[in-house]
Amino acid sequence: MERLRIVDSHTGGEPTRVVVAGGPDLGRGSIAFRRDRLRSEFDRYRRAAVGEPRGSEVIVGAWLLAPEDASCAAGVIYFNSAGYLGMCGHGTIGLIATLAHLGRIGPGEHRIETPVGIVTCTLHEDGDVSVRNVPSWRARKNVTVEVPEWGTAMGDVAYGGNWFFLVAQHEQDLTLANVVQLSDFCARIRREVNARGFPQVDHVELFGPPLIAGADSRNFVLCPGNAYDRSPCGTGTSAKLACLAADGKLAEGAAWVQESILGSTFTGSYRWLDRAAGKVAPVIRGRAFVNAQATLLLDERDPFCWGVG
Ligand code: PYC
Repeated sequence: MERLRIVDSHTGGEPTRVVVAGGPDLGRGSIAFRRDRLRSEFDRYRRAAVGEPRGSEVIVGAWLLAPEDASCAAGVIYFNSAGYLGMCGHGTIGLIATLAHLGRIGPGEHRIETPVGIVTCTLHEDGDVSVRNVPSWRARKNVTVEVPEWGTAMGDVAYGGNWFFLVAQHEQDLTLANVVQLSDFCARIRREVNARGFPQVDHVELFGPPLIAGADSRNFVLCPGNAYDRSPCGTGTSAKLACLAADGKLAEGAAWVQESILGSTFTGSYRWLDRAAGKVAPVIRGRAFVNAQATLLLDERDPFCWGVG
């Protein structure tokens, strides 16, 4: 029987499952190369780790790897029950909390290799984690789409480690009681945005006024696979920061407090990398809590050993 050792955590309510040992040897090479190997040769391990019956579409998996770049503390491949993610902000905060829980790192700066580039994380003395994300930018402003049964929606296409469609003007109520309707609305928007020439967009992010004191905005984020992000979404907040920077609505270094649909928060800020190209380096700060440590058993006699579907 094969075994996968996992550590679970949540960041602002959004779960991360780090696979810390076991599974296939992906060899050496860049993390993108090893992600492609995991996808093409060993995808069943992704399904076994985060899919039903051991997991669900809500869990984001993080496959821990030895880094290729010796200046990095670790390499990581992010995935969920639907496929693979480029970067994951809440997952990186969960990964750093997990490495600290395992005694592998202490407070200070740690570089992490992801398939889309190196991110620089700081584990603060109080347990918070800051992630200096990959370069982020807005690709297109004010894209209008006709959403069947909902009418017109307008938003921006932006990159923050994953591709987002960010919608600020809509009639939706951003509350937990409304997540079924919000998910349907966002899934329809995504189909239209993909058909309008942006096939890379796999996350849709709605913004509205904050409900908690001190926040600047509340969001709802639909992820690939159709689960919604319980956290404020690190890559989504990075994309938002890129848009705010491009519009001159947030000064370099100023704090932006992004509230999630659960009411958890990330604090973001940015530094310009290339003002003419609209590229920023976002920093996202949040907190993760480790809540389980387990061994997954992969028993070939089990008809659902490699997941459902
Ligand atoms: O925090 O970047 C994020 C994220 C992406 C998908 C779920 N969470």
